[in-house]
Amino acid sequence: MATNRTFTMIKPDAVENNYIGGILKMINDAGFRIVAMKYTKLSAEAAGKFYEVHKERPFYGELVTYMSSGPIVAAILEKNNAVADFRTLIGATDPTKADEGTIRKIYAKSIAANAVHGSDSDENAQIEGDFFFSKLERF
Ligand code: IDP
Ligand code: MG
Repeated sequence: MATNRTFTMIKPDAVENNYIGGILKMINDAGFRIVAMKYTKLSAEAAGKFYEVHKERPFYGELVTYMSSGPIVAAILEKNNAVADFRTLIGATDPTKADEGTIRKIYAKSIAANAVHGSDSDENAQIEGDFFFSKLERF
């Protein structure tokens, strides 16, 4: 059964372009409640660990360098059917293929610098939220 939480990051390109406010507004307008949130920066080591599932993919090195290149916003979000609904809200990985009105269509620069992360399963939402937040940081 689908659970009601997902995990997101506003990625370095979107932070640098001052899109934090616009992206958070879209998230709130879509009915997600913020359970936990922080403004932080990943070391290359932490980014490598977070994206370890992609270790064998050709873009892994580029992804780790990029995700540790500047600050990010990490958050746990709550809504019915959170994982699937959030993936719909952000759109396809490649912004040129993302539907109109999605966060990536509006804010992403490229397939690598694609503005936001969204968990792909309930299991990964749990793992990714636990990567950034203790129990005391969730409300
Ligand atoms: P997702 O973020 O839509 O779930 P994944 O396939 O899980 O996409 O890839 C993780 C991240 O790796 C993407 O969000 C993007 O930043 C980066 N990425 C994915 N495919 C490519 C690629 O072909 N070239 C460069 N970076 C990529
Ligand atoms: Mg993914």
